[in-house]
Amino acid sequence: MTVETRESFCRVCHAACPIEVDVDLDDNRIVAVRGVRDDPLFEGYTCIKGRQLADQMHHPDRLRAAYRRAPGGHLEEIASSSALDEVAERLADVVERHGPAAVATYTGTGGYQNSCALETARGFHKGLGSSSFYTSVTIDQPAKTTAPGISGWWGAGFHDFRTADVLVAVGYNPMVSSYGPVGGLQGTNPTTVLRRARDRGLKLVVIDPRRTELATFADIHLQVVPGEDAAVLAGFLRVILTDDLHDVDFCEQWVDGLDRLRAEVDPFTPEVVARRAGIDADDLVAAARMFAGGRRGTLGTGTGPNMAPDSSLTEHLAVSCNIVCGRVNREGDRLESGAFLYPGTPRKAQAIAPRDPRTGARHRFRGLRGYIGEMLCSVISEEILEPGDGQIRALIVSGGNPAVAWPDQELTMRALRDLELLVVIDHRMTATAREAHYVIAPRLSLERADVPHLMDRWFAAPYTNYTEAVVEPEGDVVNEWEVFWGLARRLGIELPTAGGDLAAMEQPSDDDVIDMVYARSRMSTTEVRASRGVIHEDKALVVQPADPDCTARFDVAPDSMMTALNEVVHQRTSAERLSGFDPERYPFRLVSRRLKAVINSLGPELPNLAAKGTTNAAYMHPDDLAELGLADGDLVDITSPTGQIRGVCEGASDVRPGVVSMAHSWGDGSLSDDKVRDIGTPTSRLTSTTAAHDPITGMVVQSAIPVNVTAALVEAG
Ligand SMILES: Nc1nc2c(c(=O)[nH]1)N[C@H]1C(S)=C(S)[C@@H](COP(=O)(O)OP(=O)(O)OC[C@H]3O[C@@H](n4cnc5c(=O)[nH]c(N)nc54)[C@H](O)[C@@H]3O)O[C@H]1N2
Ligand SMILES: Nc1nc2c(c(=O)[nH]1)N[C@H]1C(S)=C(S)[C@@H](COP(=O)(O)OP(=O)(O)OC[C@H]3O[C@@H](n4cnc5c(=O)[nH]c(N)nc54)[C@H](O)[C@@H]3O)O[C@H]1N2
Ligand code: SF4
Ligand SMILES: [Mo]
Repeated sequence: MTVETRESFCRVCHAACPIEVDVDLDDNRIVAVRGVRDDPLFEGYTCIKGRQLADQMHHPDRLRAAYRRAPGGHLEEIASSSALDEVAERLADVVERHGPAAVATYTGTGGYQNSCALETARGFHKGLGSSSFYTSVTIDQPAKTTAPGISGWWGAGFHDFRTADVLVAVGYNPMVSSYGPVGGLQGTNPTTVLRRARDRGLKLVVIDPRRTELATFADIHLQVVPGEDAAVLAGFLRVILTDDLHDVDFCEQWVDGLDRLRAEVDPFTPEVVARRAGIDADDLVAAARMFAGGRRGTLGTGTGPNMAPDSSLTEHLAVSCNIVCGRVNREGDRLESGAFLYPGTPRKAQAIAPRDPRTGARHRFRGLRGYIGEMLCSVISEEILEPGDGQIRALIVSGGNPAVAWPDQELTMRALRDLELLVVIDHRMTATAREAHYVIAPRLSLERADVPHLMDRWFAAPYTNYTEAVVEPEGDVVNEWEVFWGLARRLGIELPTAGGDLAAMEQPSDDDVIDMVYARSRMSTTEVRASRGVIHEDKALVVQPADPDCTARFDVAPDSMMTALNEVVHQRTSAERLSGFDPERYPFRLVSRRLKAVINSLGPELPNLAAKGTTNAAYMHPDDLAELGLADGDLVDITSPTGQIRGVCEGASDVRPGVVSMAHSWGDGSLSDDKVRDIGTPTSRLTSTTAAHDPITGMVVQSAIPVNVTAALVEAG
C-alpha cells in the first residue's frame, strides 16, 4: 500500500475545517482523515462527521452512476451524458410549452457546500431567463437577508466575536451546529475559542428553551418559552432605553425612530415579558444590562427564533439592540474575516439607508415576492401544483432533500409527484431521489477542487484555504457545475458568471470554473490557491471613514415592524395564532435543534454516525414524560393543528418543561412512520405553509410549533 497524505478541507458542513487525508494511491482509497494540528485557526479541530469522509466516499450504497425512470417505474442506470441529453430535451419542451419560469432549481445544503454549485445554478437561470431560483436559505433564516433592508445597515458591519466583551446568543448552538450569526461564535473550533474568550472576560447570555451546550457556559441563561423572542427582545430594548443605556451620540448621528421605538416597547415591562416567556423578571433586566454594559459585542439570533413565529420582527428587534447600543465597527477597526473571495468594496463607517428587499418576481400566493434574487421555498409547492401562468413544471434539485426538508410534507410530496420532470443530484437514494425522473450522481467533496466560499466572510481571522481533488472520482459522477454547464450548452443558452459566459468554455476544469465564479474576488484566485490554511493579517479589511456627504440613517421603528410589534402586545402567546387560539389543545411547543452526528438528513447512512442514533428522538423533560405516563423509548403521537408524526420520546432534563426538542429532515416520503425507530420522522409534516407565515419572508413556523403529545395507541410496524 502506497499511502500519501494530502491536505484538504472538509465540506460536510459550512465550517470548512482543514483536514489531512491519507490516500492509498494503489487503489484510490481514503484510509484516514484527521484535523491539521498546526493550522493557525482550527488547531486540529474536526468533528465526528468530518472524520467519516472515507466511509462516505467508499460507501457501498453511494450512487456512482446516473439513473432514469424506466417505463416500468423503476430507476435504471444510464450514462450521465445521456441523462443530460434527455434532461435538456425535456427542459426545452417544458420551456416551449410553459415558458422559462416553469423550470425551477433548488440548491440545498449539499449544493451550498460546493463552491461553484450555487453560482452556476444562478447563471443557468439567468441564461434561461427563469426567475424560479430557490435555495434552502428561504426556509432557514430568511429574515437575516431581509432585515438589513428593513432597518438599514452599517457599511462596516456589527462588532465581531474576536473583540467582544459581551455576547447574547438567541437560539443558536455553535457547539453542535458550528453556526453563529455574524458577530457570534462562528464555525471554527468552537469550544476552545469560547473557553479562551471566557478567560479574557467575555460575558455570555444565552436565550434558549434548552440548556444547550452553549448555555452551560453562560453567565445568564434565559430558558424561555419558545416563540416569545419578540417579547423578550422588546423587553431588552425597554430596559436599555428607559435606563438610558444606549449609545446616545451614535443614535443622534445615525438613528431615526428612537422615540417611537421607546414608546412601542413600553408595554413590554420586565413583568409582562417574564410572564409570557416563563422567566424571572430580574434575570431579564440583568441580561439586558449585561448586554448594554459591554463595550463591544453583539446580540444575534440563530435558527430557533428565525423559525419561530414573528421571525422578521424578532430579527428586527435583535438588529435594533445592536444599533441603539452602537455596536458597529468604526473607522480604523480591522474586520475579523478577510472576505477574500468577494469584491473588495470599501467597508465604510456609515449607515446604509433602508430599502425594501422584496424586489424579486411576484409569487401567485399570499402577496409574497422573491428577494435578493431568489424565490421562496415556502411557496414552491403551490407554485408547482397550481395550474396557470407561472406554474413550475420541471425542478432540478442540487444537493437537497425537499421530501423531508420543505414545509408541509404532505403538500411537498404531492408537488414533487405532480412535476413533469424532477432531476435530483445526490449521492444517496434519498426520499426525494426516489421520486425523481433522473438522478445524477455527484462528485463528492474529496473528488473536486473548492474554495471555502461560505466561511470566507465568517472566518475568525483573515484566513483562507483551497483544495484540489485529492482522489480520483469513483464512477460516472459529475460536479454540480458540470450539470448546469452541460445543460446550458445543450440548450444553447449562456451561463453568465462573474468572469463571463461559462457555457462558452469548451471543457473547463474545476479550477477554470472557480476562476470564472470568483473572477471579482478581492484576492486573486491564484493567490487563494497558494494560501492553504494561511492567516493574512497584513491583508485584513480596515474600516474606511464615512463619506462626508453621507445622510443615510437607520430606522429602528419602521411602520411594518411597529405594526407587527403591536400585534404581539395583544396576544397572550405567539402560539395562539397558530393553534387557532386554543393553546389548551396544543399544550407543548416543538422546537428545532441540530444533532452532532448528522447534518439535516445526511449522516445516519454511515455506521459510526448511525451508532449515535437511528431516529430523531423527541426530547422532553422527564417530568413531562412522567406526567404522560411515558418512559424513554416509548412511541408518541405528536399532533400539531395541521399534521401528525409518530416519534420516539427520550427524557432530557436540559429541555424546558412543556417543550419537545426534535431535529428535522429525518424519515422518508411515505407519510407514515412505520419505521420511525430505524429512520426517524420528518417534523416538516407538522408545519403548514399558510398558518401564520411571516408577511415579509413568507417564512413558515418551523419551531415553537404548538403540539399535543400522547402515547401512541399501537406499536408501529
Ligand atoms: N421542520 C423543519 N424544517 C426545516 C428545518 C427545521 O429546523 N425544521 N431546517 C431548515 C434548514 S435550516 C435547512 S438548511 C433545510 C435543509 O434542507 P436540504 O438542504 O434540502 O436538506 P439536506 O438534508 O441538508 O439535503 C442535502 C442533500 O445533499 C446531499 N449531498 C451531500 N453532499 C453532497 C454533494 O457533495 N453533492 C451533492 N449533489 N449532494 C450532496 C445529501 O445527501 C442530502 O441529501 O431544511 C429546513 N427545513
Ligand atoms: N451537527 C450539525 N451541524 C449543523 C447542522 C446539523 O444538522 N447538524 N445543520 C446546519 C444548518 S442547515 C444550519 S441552518 C445551522 C443552524 O445552526 P443553529 O441555529 O445553531 O441551530 P441549532 O443547533 O438547532 O440551534 C438552534 C437553537 O434554537 C433553540 N430554539 C428553538 N426554538 C426557539 C425559540 O423559539 N426561541 C429561542 N430563543 N430559541 C429557540 C433550540 O433549542 C436550539 O438550541 O447548523 C448547521 N450545522
Ligand atoms: S464541523 Fe463541519 S466542516 Fe468541520 S469537520 Fe465537522 S462537518 Fe466537517
Ligand atoms: Mo440550514
